[in-house]
Amino acid sequence: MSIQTIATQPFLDQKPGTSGLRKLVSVFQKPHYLENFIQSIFDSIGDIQGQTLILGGDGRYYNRPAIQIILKMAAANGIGRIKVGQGGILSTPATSCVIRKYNAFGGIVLSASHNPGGINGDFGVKYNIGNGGPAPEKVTEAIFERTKVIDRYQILDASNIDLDRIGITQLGNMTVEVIDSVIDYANLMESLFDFDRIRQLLTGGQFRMCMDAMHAVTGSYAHAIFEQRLGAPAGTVINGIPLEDFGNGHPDPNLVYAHELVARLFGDNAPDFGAASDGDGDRNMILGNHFFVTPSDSLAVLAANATLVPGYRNGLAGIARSMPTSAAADRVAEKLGIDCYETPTGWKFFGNLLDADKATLCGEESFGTGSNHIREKDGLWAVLFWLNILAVKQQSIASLMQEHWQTYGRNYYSRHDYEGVENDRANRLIAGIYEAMPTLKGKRFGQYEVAYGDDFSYTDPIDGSVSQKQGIRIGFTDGSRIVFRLSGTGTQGATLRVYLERYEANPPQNPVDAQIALADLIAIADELAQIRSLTGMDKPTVIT
Ligand code: G16
Repeated sequence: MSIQTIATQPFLDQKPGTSGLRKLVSVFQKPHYLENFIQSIFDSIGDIQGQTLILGGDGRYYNRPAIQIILKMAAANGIGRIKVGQGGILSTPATSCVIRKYNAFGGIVLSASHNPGGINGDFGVKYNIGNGGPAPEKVTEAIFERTKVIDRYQILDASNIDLDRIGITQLGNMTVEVIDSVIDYANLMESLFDFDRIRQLLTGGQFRMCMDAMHAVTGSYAHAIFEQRLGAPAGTVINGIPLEDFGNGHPDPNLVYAHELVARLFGDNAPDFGAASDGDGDRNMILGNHFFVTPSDSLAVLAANATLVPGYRNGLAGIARSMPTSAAADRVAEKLGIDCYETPTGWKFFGNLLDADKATLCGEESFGTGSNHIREKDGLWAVLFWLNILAVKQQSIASLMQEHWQTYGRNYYSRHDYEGVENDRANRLIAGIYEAMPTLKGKRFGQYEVAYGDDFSYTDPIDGSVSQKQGIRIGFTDGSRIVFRLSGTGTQGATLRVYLERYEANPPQNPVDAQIALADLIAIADELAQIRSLTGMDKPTVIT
């Protein structure tokens, strides 16, 4: 086995987005493309000689070949040990868990998250640091700078490792340990939640749940946790076998893409509880019988009821949410007398707050919720948290939500996505809002009056780093808000996200549909940004 140094040339499109580098599989398969990015990681993260790294992915097409390449490059670059998930599988939260448990130097996650997979789908690579969380911007920027000048990479000339057999193999001077993908994570879950109580709920015959793993990585974890450890009936987990193309689906747990689950929960004889997670297992969607819980409300409910759950019995240090997420959690924080932090979109911005124990729970409108137990958002953790609360309160989701809104008021909330917009058109749309911004204050739109318009900028309270241009906010005098952002995770054209929010202190007993409650704001957003004419689309592609 010899170390080869291969000459290469930079690719100029390797800038990590909201969560790592995401491109079509065909782009990653170009000669040297993956290798350049991996070598740039190794060149940018400090002294890696003899260190331990964690490696795994969501099992999508190209996961296995990529793992073999990365193992050989790691061996050639002096890494001491790699723990790799069996079959190359590790969900994003499990990777974070394993990095922390074994005090690893960091980890590489192969995933394009909720983006479609398969030979014509997307692939992705992200680097997580030693706290288990996504690399902060200063690290991703260093990696990007390196990709622009890279001229060689190192790789071991060796045969492939057997990824399916648990055990230890030597690759040059590096030890490769194939580990069980599920066990460390499942044990962590069992340490946080009241499994006895959840087991009673799931096996008592009264309560029915359906967990849609969307043919993605969570399948292995959900089978082990719900059906094996918690005794839920076989069939509780649907689409539970991870497939390289996610069964041709789009593993994004929202009302559009998780249509099979939605049909069950909104159909006849619906189960009491439904949940879905995404490609790499860090997102979650929570449904009740004929009821959709917005991710923003989900964070608020978990925070309000946290002390019912063993792992959070002593209360919360604080809450953090991304800027476009509704302020529902802020109202809970206020009542609890704890701080609520507002960060830019991207889980990486929560890392410092969690490390400094300023926040215990974090959440994002993009179906992400998590806590200080790891440094990634965590789909199954959120599902277990809800189950634990329901097991204690013995209430339906609809009545729990009603009770919550009666106590805290309701933040009506919706996100409208316009996917696959031509980049020029999207940029023109954003530029148009910028142009209008100086004249917006005081302007009236029907009953709404603009209170402010700005571009969100964040100063990290722990390390003082500043992140600018994180989304345009148009706030109204009654506290309502419209936010415009271009997604940082798409791979084809641009995705315009429009976030709409309105607060009502005393919502009616019979819940009003958010699209109806937000109708005026939806019209204002279109008027302000000329969405329909500039995108050429008369309605959003996804509404959540
Ligand atoms: C990633 C990030 C999240 C972010 C989401 C949407 O999620 O980890 O923090 O909220 O993308 O980002 P954007 O609005 O820029 O598309 P995931 O699940 O894709 O890793």
